[in-house]
Amino acid sequence: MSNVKRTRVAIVGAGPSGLLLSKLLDDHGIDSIVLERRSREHVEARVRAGLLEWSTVELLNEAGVGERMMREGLLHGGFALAFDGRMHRIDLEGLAGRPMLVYGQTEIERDLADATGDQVVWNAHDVAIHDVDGSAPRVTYSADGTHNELRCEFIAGCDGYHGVTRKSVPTGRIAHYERTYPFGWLGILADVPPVGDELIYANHADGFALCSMRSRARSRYYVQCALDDRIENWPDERFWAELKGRLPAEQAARVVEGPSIEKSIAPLRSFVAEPMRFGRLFLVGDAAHIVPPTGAKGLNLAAADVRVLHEGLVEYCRNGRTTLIDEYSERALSRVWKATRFSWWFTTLMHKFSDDAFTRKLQLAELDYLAESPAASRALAENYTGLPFAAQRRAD
Ligand code: FAS
Ligand code: PHB
Repeated sequence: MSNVKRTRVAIVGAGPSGLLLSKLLDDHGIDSIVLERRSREHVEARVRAGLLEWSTVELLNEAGVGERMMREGLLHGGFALAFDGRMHRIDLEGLAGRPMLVYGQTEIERDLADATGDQVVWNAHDVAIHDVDGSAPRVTYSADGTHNELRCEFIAGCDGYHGVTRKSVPTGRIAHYERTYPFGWLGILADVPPVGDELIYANHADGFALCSMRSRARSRYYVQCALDDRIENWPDERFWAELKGRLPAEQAARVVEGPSIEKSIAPLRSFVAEPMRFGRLFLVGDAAHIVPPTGAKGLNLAAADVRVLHEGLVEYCRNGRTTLIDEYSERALSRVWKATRFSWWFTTLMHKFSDDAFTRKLQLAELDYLAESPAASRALAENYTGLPFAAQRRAD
């Protein structure tokens, strides 16, 4: 016997895309229920993204969850490329007219979870979606020992790359585009001051390194590692030595070491599923696309999908028009593919793929060109800070 519940929009997944969509719909008086398989504590503890495009900052403020972000976030007007023992600053504000904001995904999750209240069902198991091609889609799930059926008008698949919603689409109706990379990122979090005021992306003969941060007192560092590497092989001492070995001497000398409070290895992949809509089911964020974190696009793309989808759902729920939801997949994918290209390009430029000397020479030549050419740096800055949104077709 199932408990039957009703809502207008069933959202699977309480990551940033699921919670942000629910909050924006709620602000427009549109009822939603979010089904999350993990606990709130587990979701908030995941250390992931750290860099927000200004369009993401604006959307979080529009959703009314930006107060702490604007108070604690760090404005970044540029970042540095380190290569061949030298540094070159990419002036984001001067070249693209907008900054980035450093504010951890864990903090965004907390701000959103505080604001979304009791429409989130944590620890929801065995989520399954049904009848997405009809006008009465359903989601079944179990929670607190009871089996439930959620009847709705739309389903948003915000359940990430490993979620259930994309996998529910029959293989003949969905196309997958994928590229995997022959290395991973070993990341650590440490309560030590960052090496500088801005991020440093380092291309080195031994591999890529990234100096990032969460605050002026908490640093986030990454080094490229072997795909099959394990964190057991990386005691803190080895990590710090490898990081400093991949930075120019002056920056290496400024690295403050300390005990890691989080250490993890993430694989890198480029993945896009097309289309992103199947009847009443919409795929959002990592459920539809994954980018290598080099370009800091993952979380920002998820927010961009939410922006486009919520506009369409609000239009439909207010006046029955389907113009914007009919455009969702095309508009979202336009931005997804440009960000996928940029993240692939930046990953290819900055990482060690092999010992091939010719490839390395090409990388250094392109970095040298970037340092000399305002046009090349502007292209990098425009993509890094986020491209403008595809214009909506005239809503009839
Ligand atoms: P998420 O994966 O965040 O959320 C999906 C949610 O759905 C999860 O809470 C999951 O528990 C839930 N779920 C899954 N299956 C379910 C089911 N069957 N039923 C119910 N719930 C289910 N991006 C960057 O920009 N910079 C980075 O440095 C960066 N680092 C990353 C490191 C790692 C290890 C990973 C995995 C991702 C990283 N990302 C990074 C990308 C990341 O930030 C994502 O882009 C962002 O979390 C996307 O948000 P969502 O689309 O909400 O998906
Ligand atoms: C991070 O701080 O986690 C971060 C920053 C920039 C990136 C990737 C990750 O490109």
